[in-house]
Amino acid sequence: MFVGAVGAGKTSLIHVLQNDCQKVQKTQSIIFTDGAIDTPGEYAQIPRFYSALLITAVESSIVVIVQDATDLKTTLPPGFAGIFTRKVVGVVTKIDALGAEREKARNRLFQVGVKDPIFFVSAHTREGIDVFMDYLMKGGVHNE
Ligand SMILES: Nc1nc2c(ncn2[C@@H]2O[C@H](COP(=O)(O)OP(=O)(O)OP(=O)(O)O)[C@@H](O)[C@H]2O)c(=O)[nH]1
Ligand SMILES: [Mg+2]
Repeated sequence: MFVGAVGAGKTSLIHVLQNDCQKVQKTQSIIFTDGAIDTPGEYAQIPRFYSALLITAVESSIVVIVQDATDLKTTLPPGFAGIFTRKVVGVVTKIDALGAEREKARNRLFQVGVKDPIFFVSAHTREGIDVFMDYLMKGGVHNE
């Protein structure tokens, strides 16, 4: 399940992981797609939606918290990652973009309560995508 602020790049990342070339549109509701759950950014930014995220996370094996490397202003609350009862990993997106701040973005994820591993990717150039995909396929899966 992919969670993160509005415009962080969740849908773009899911599309590239799924080799889906469709144009990305704003996510309006929680969407179950082939192996991934996409969520609207508002659900992570507005506390009254948290319960929906928590319930949906139960259907997932891993929660991916997505942080935009170019938008350090829009942040999730400190410790947000801790609400999930699933394995949580972090992904910094848009590392191709002018003004991308990888280290600051990583620190934002730490503040949100994400621990290592944190991946750095671009949905546009595909940088870092194979490493992240490999992780999801091998070690990322939460075993019960
Ligand atoms: N440069 C660059 N832009 C990106 C990248 N990933 C996404 N974007 C752009 O960021 C914008 C938002 O991307 P989305 O994938 O819709 O973001 P989202 O997190 O799904 O947003 P919501 O559905 O509103 O929560 C789009 O204009 C994308 O083209 C990337 O890796 N690099
Ligand atoms: Mg989206």
